[in-house]
Amino acid sequence: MTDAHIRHDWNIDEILALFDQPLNDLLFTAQSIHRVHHPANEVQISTLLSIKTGGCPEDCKYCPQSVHYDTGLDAHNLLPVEDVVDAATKARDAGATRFCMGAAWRSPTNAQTRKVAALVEAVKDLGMETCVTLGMLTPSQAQTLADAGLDYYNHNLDTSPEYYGQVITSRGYQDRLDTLANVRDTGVRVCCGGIVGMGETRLDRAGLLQQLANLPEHPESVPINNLVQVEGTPLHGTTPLAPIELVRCVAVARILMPKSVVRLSAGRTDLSEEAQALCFFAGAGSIFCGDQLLTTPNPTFDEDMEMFEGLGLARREDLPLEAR
Ligand code: SAM
Ligand code: DTB
Ligand code: SF4
Repeated sequence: MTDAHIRHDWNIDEILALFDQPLNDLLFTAQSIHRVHHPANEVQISTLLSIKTGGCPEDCKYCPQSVHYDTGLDAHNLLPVEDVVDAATKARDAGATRFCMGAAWRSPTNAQTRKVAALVEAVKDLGMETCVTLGMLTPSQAQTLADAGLDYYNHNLDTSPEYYGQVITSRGYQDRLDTLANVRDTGVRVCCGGIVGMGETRLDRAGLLQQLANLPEHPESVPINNLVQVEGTPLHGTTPLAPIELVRCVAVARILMPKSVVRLSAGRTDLSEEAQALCFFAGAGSIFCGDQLLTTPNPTFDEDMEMFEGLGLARREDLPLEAR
């Protein structure tokens, strides 16, 4: 399959038709496409660190770090470089190839952006890829991070444009698209996905994937997060998504964006090993490893390595195709 087959004009009925297929047919198509562009039995490992926790002015209804909800979180300011290098070294030694740093900001100031740029340089010196997620960026802030050698910027669309207003009111969908364009313009790779299991319909899940697939360039990395329900947030108590529907989302993402690395992201503690195995078959090529996501629990490294052993999966040591 050549790049000429990479499409940016998916319509919603085509995407819904993929979702509606018998699972065997959907998985067969997804796995066939996966093998053309990605190694069949390798999974890339990223590790997260919350470099600035809590106190965020935004009102994202899923998020434990918003000031609007009482979740009992221990907030802290931007971590010093030594703490970050320490955590990154541990992650690297455990097998992570990418270190992702998240900050609970609506958007950083220029001074904060420069501080994060210094963190990026320090983590890159360890031989790791870097990713940061800091909220909305101006073109010049994106350039500051690009100049520091940042590999990826994570900024999610979260859900469909239609459902978005039910989840976040403090910034709009277009704000997110603008930040993605600002990042893209600097040459930093884009990590962009969303969250499922927030009470949205299948049409919304298809709408999110349509937005991602119809961006001018597909995000190199597409995180699919299964909502982590945190007590105190408005979305706590939402009916969880059926695991097979999550598998379908991963498969459809794989089909729509053949070269992107789809990450089975937050929410794995609620998934059986069997459901995760189906996600890998559907085309997930990356996970977050380490006991903690940003503020919520994740399976331990040892549990994940045991799962890899059972599934015959190898940790991806080299840089993914899209990063070479
Ligand atoms: N504050 C910045 C922003 O929102 O752009 C960066 C950090 S924010 C925590 C990064 C992403 O984490 C969000 O866009 C959302 O997709 C995801 N996220 C946050 N809370 C989550 C939860 N409870 N379950 C699943 N994903 C979550
Ligand atoms: C992404 O899509 N998922 C990660 C990362 N990008 C920053 C964050 C998941 C956060 C889950 C909730 C928490 O631990 O606070
Ligand atoms: Fe703030 Fe990001 Fe959480 Fe929204 S997702 S409340 S912007 S930290």
